[in-house]
Amino acid sequence: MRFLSDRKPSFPADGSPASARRRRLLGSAALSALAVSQARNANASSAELLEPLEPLAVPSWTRTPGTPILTHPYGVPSSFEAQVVRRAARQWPMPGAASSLTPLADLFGTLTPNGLVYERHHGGVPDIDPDAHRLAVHGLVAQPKLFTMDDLLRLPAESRIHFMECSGNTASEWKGPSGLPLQLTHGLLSCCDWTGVRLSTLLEAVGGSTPPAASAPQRWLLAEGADAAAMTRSLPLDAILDRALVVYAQNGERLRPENGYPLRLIVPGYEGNTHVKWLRRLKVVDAPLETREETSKYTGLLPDGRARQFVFEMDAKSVITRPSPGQRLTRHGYYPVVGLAWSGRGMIRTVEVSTDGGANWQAARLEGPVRDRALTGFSFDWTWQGEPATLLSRATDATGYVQPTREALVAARGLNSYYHYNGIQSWRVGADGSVSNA
Ligand SMILES: Nc1nc2c(c(=O)[nH]1)N[C@H]1C(S)=C(S)[C@@H](COP(=O)(O)O)O[C@H]1N2
Ligand SMILES: [Mo]
Repeated sequence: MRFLSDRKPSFPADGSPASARRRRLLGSAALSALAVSQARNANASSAELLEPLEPLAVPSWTRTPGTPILTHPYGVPSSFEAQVVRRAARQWPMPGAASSLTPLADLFGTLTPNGLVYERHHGGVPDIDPDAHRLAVHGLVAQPKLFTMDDLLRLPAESRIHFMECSGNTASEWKGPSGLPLQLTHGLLSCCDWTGVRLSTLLEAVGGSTPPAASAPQRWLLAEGADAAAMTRSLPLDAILDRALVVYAQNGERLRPENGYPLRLIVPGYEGNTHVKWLRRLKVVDAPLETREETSKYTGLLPDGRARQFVFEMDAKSVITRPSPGQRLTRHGYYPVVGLAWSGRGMIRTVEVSTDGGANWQAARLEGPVRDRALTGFSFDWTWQGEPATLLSRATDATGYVQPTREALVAARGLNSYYHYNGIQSWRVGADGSVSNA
């Protein structure tokens, strides 16, 4: 007896107009073809396409009751999805320093499940008792205050969806195609629904910041983490006051320890490093404090020897998530080319896709809703006839900024930069359907 699960997915065999309707109907099957070929290297012959569906079989899981409720009091994914996990790109030399990356090619929509949100820690993950945790808001404010978690939970809260990207994301591609798969080139990127207190609300709760002096007209905010790295960053207060959130929840539940439990700062659109985790201190000051994380690190060395400092906003960027390296096109015919676009300066305006290495570009569909400083999905209808192809995507944001080529980026910044690589990414499709970062 053959079970439904034994059946290889069916796809259109060609891109002829006659198969257009089938193509539309089977669009998602083509996608699962990608996934299936990745997992099992399926190689069905075209004869199987014509095979009629068998009457519905009755598999073992239909004939006997399944596992009891509360087998997993906290739900876990299907055992058949065990390969969808965070992965490390490399070993870090310092104790406690580590990173793990989001498997973007295996995700759907734009929200990252909590267990798959990327992680970057400089001093390990502290195990913080929320009852013992305090947030100090002090410095140039009217009434400095220590907040307990209960205090913070009693303040008006809001939930907003924003991406978070480490500025070291995609640094592997500065010198040209690394050969690495998407998870390892772009996986320091996630998008969550964050819940917490708006920074402006928190400042109101301490009576507001004191008026700036003529000699120091700008207010800055020092944010400090409670981890062993004591991550400390200075941020321009006015620019982030109405946008930044002090959050205790992600995607509907309390923060994961690795993502900052019990409290972290979210600065929408700014480099991930400013999203200080395990937040314990916000100090209003009148100049940046030139901490380690804004002097020796998180600066970019330019060809003329000068350094870019306080580069906060993540430039517009996009990447094709399917097909991507490690996957394989198993048939000729229709394929949806799908991906993600984002900008630290606002909304995504357009995404274009090229299948010929950038000679021709066409508009992709944005899969709404398009949100401010959030991942935005795009898709593009492509018919592959077996020719070698080079797939590219290019994002333009609401400010009119266009994602640059690697060459343009290198011409502007040189090759001593590490952070803020946002070049157009190309995936090579071979005549055999293999996809590579070459
Ligand atoms: N306290 C503290 N905050 C931190 C860090 C850290 O090591 N310690 N890492 C920063 C960096 S470099 C990034 S990219 C983001 C990563 O957040 P995540 O681990 O939740 O993905 O947190 C930032 N906040
Ligand atoms: Mo980072």
